[in-house]
Amino acid sequence: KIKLTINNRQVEAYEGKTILEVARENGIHIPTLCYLKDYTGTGACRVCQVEVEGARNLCAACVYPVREGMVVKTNSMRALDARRRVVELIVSNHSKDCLSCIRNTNCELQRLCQELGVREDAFKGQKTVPTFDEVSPGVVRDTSKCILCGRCVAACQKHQGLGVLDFMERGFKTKIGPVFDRSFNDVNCMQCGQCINVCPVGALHEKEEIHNVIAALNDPNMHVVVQTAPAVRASLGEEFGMPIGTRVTGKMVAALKLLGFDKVYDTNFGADLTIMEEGYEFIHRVQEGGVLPMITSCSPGWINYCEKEYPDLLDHLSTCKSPHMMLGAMIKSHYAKTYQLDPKNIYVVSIMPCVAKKGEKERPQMIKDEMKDVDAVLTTRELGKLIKMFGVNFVDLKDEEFDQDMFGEYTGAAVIFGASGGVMEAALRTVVDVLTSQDLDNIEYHAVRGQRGLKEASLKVGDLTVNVAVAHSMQIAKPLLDDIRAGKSKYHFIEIMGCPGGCINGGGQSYVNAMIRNSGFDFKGARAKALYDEDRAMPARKSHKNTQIQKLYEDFLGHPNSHLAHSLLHTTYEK
Ligand code: HC0
Ligand code: SF4
Repeated sequence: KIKLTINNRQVEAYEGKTILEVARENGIHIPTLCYLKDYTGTGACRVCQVEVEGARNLCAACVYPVREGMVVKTNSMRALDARRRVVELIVSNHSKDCLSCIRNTNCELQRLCQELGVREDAFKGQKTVPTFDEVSPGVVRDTSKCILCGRCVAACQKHQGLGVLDFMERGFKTKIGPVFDRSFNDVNCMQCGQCINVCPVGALHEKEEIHNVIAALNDPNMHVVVQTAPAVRASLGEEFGMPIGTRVTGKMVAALKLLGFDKVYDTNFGADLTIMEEGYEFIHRVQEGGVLPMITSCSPGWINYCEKEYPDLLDHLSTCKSPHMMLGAMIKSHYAKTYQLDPKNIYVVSIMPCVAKKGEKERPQMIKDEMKDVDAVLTTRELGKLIKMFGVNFVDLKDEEFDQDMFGEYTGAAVIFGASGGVMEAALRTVVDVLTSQDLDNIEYHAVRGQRGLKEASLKVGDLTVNVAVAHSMQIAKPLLDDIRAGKSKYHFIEIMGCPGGCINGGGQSYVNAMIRNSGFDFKGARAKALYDEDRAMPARKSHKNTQIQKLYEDFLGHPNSHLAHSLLHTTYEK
């Protein structure tokens, strides 16, 4: 350990750490903008400049290493002035339409201007000619707001290994975007939205569908049914200032009822249904010598990636639609018939932690007779806005229950879908019971849980050894896919989710700002814990124990993978 002085205080630190890290460890806040732990760290924006005694120039704290005897002043007049100047320069080339910006009140640039006392429009003049792209189904890019921090570039490159986004041109003309400034629609973007989650400003955001939903809610001819994805309940509270990881299932249901939805269902029912279909599909493939490893198909970002990057592996994908599409299909068929409603007058809204789901609902393979399974997808963030718009005081709401008539019941297996490893664990709970004709008590598969990289397990099921793997983000999935391609994969069943950590960190979840990310707080773990807690609190924890699912098969679908189930719940992919 070495000794140094920061703001007249003697501190100790390990050699090799940066001034920023050591300051933070000692409770001293240095503002940053481009720096994001595990993503960027180039000192590019110079917002974190500090004064180091003896150095001629100010130093960028995020990259400058500490030394024995160093004397640092983070708030000297010179540092404060320089920092403010930098932000004034950034702001001079920014559109500044804060009042109508999607990031109004949670923009990191806005906050920085406030913290640094930026009061005047110091540099008026020309601005870079902007690009506005809202062609793709999920992701909007508006470079008039881009501050060139490069966090999105790192998200796409480091986590997805895609590199869709990069810097282009030079000097004043510099922009970030897909190659040749193309639309996301014309490049290999998987629509995961990870770039949105790390954007500090409003340059990248989801394509909003709030107004379509408001119109449906106000249409007297429309029967509007809403369903909520497992991961939303672990993040929605953050939109109302509640701590990360607060589970708000009951409040969320209460809010949706107040908003005027005719029915409030849980995508978890669809997740239980998926396990039945996918579990039996897997068993069938094992017993009949089908294509293995089978790979889960519920993450539409992953599906986009597979279609674009590994089209030769599409036969490995389960043919199951994702849970919310399955539930949508059930609402427009069995539910419509039961309540004698014309499916054309039913409007299904999915609340999802995901941006790629916006595109998934538009997939031609899933539209039959011009009817979609799901009509609108709102992100967790959009639902937060809708609740505020309708004047609902979320924090004080009393818990309410999902509608219980047909699709309200769910098991613990479904809830954990929202965390990486959850789909695999849920599938195993059912597959192992079915294959061994038992009702096992030991159902927690800890080997596939958690935030680390590739997760694997090998289990004995009767006289069969089943090798499973779980990947979250394409960076982790890629080696697995290359192995399958090379014919040397040892796995039978693989779960792949498009986002690091799974849906709890989907591209539509609440923003986790740089201050929290840089503090090292495990926000993904906190959200995942909320789901595992809900699992543990459920009376039934295996999908096949869901009595409404059993009834759905009895009354309507017949049995898993039946002809009817195939036509409504399964899909195809496009090379
Ligand atoms: Fe997920 Fe899903 S678990 S993808 O992560 O499978 O988005 O939360 O809703 O559909 O259930 C997301 C989350 C879902 C679906 C489910 C699956
Ligand atoms: Fe890359 Fe995902 Fe953003 Fe597309 S949505 S640019 S794949 S991070």
